[in-house]
Amino acid sequence: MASVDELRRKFERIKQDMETEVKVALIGQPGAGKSSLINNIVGRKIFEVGVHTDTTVEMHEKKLSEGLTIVDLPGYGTKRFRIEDWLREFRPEQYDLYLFVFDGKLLDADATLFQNLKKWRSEREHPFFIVRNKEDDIYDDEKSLDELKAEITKDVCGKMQNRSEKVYFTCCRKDRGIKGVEELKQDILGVNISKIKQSKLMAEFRASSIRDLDAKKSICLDKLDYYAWAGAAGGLIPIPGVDIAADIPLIMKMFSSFREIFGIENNVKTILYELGTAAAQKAIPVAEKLFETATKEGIKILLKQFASKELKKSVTKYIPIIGWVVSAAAGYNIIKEIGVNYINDCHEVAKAELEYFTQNQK
Ligand SMILES: Nc1nc2c(ncn2[C@@H]2O[C@H](COP(=O)(O)OP(=O)(O)OP(=O)(O)O)[C@@H](O)[C@H]2O)c(=O)[nH]1
Ligand SMILES: [Mg+2]
Repeated sequence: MASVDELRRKFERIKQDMETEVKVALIGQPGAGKSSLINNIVGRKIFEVGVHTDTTVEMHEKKLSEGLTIVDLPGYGTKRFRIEDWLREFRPEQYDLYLFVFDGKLLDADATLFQNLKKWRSEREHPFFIVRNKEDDIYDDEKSLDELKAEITKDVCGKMQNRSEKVYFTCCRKDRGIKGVEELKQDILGVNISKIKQSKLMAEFRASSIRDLDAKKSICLDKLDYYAWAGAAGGLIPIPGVDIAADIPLIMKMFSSFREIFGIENNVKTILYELGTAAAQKAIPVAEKLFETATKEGIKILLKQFASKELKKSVTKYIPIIGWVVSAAAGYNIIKEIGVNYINDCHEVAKAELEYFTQNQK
């Protein structure tokens, strides 16, 4: 058992980490598939996908609960926004990383943007990714897909004034087979930004392997320390002879955060039924439990169970400590245990679900 001082230090560090944000900017041609791409990477519908061709003139910001903010910047190069005005108005240099998405001919304004992206990358190590979406629509009677891709890449390099620059080719249409998104996602996760910012990306991006799930698990365990300490510090956890008055909303928030990190949504049972694999069958009751225990009543039951277990230990363990410290230490342990169990269950369910999400991906 760590000392209260140690816990406090750890709590402060985790609190700081929790308040850190990573800001991703979406830039590119109207209708190129920016929304589709980010929805695919994150694994849920963050932005509306549309067929309309109206040029968006406002920026849309979506703050996700785990510290990732995605900013959808309006197109430039229009009458309203010359690229120079656009750069001044939206100050795109402020973001941590950029996804530039296009689906057609690159223009002079794009070359100007590329020069800026290059500058921001070298000055502040803020990486960018150039994505040619709608790979499924790249077609020419006389040239192969590889030749066409090479031409597109050459055009990008020319506008970037770089000899080599990676261009990601993606397809976000499920009916044509999602393509290239996984490679892009892994490269984004591997970017050279602070560890804590990297972990924010990992927390929000959809897992596509056991390795991703394990990384998510360790993010949850870190967060659990925060919640355990926050609950303990409040002194709201049951102690011998005291009525249960635990911080139920805090635990509910913690559970919902863990589910979100693991990408477990309300439709999980349907997905598991559809999959029908042995692992999926086994995970169904676990998935049910995840939602049942996440209610006020469910948490009360859990607290009773774990509190009585904890109290049996506490009697001898905390004899030298008194008052608040007893309640804090016991509270910390109780939330920790409840949390670890919940994280393990989320991991199991998400693992069973993995196959469903990877079916259409190449
Ligand atoms: N063929 C094809 N169509 C796609 C692909 N990705 C998206 N689309 C379609 O392109 C249209 C625009 O997609 P969005 O994701 O809304 O594009 P956007 O860049 O966010 O659009 P705005 O926000 O309006 O600028 C929609 O009809 C999508 O279904 C793709 O990979 N291939
Ligand atoms: Mg959009």
